[in-house]
Amino acid sequence: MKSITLIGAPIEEGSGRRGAAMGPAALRIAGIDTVLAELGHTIHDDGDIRPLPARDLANHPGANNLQTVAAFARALNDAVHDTARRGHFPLILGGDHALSMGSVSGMARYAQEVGRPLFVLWLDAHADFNSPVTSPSGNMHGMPVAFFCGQAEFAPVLPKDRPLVDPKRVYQVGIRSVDEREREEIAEHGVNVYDMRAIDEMGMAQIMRKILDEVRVSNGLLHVSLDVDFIDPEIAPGVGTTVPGGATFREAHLIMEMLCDSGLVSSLDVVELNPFLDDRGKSARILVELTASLFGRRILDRPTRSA
Ligand code: B3U
Ligand code: MN
Ligand code: MN
Repeated sequence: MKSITLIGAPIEEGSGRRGAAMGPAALRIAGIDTVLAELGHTIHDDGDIRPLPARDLANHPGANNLQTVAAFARALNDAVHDTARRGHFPLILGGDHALSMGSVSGMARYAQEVGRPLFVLWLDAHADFNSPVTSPSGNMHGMPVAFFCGQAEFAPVLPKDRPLVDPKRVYQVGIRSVDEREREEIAEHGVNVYDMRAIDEMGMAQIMRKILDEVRVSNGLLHVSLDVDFIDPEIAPGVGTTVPGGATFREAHLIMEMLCDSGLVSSLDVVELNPFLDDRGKSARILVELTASLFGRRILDRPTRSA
């Protein structure tokens, strides 16, 4: 059983619209703490972080609300790092995806200290590999992967010597909306991408086995970042950027169950839930169900046997 620390990150300034700041509250109302406690885990709720904007940074024309996003990134970098060092599992309740600049950076710091490589599983419709220079929107929730891979031109949001994530240890699954420049960048940097076509052709189980094998042979830590728009909008409509043709309920659960069986997951972001756009709490409930699967809920009392 795990000690899990919930860290609320009510940020919406990284996205182009309001509402994601209500995400942590909706996940709590949907019972994320009780569900995990019922599975036997110990839950600590650190409440929501509410950092002051980083006024030391200049505004950037290609990065909207940079000061606010940077403040969340800095606060989460520390909170997630400290949580992991205490031996707790950091579970970050978002908030838009810009928060992963902080959560993944915090885990990268921790991974460096314990001498293990950090892998990232990015479950998303988008590649989130834009930079202030390439982004068509300037919205920083489309930039976190480029940020923690160190490839983009950013103002000094975090210390210059922060550890980075090797793009070859980033696995993107569910991708189906990629900007022109992002396409070039992810190919150039060697990010591993399993788009919807790959899922259709290979099946989710085979993809997950490959990813988990890579993490296992390297004795890596695995950070999972779950964007609501990874899931098909018919079943999870509570998100600002819906993209049709997403993962099914069953595919998403299978991922969570295989992650659980692997025992490799070190940290989790649940991001982009916009309760204002949701259908009577449907998406919040699905996210809680998926989180429960990641932490041990199963249909039968046995792990799934992989071939
Ligand atoms: N790639 C686009 C759209 C986008 C990325 N992430 C989300 N939307 N949620 C951009 O603005 O960077
Ligand atoms: Mn995203
Ligand atoms: Mn997305």
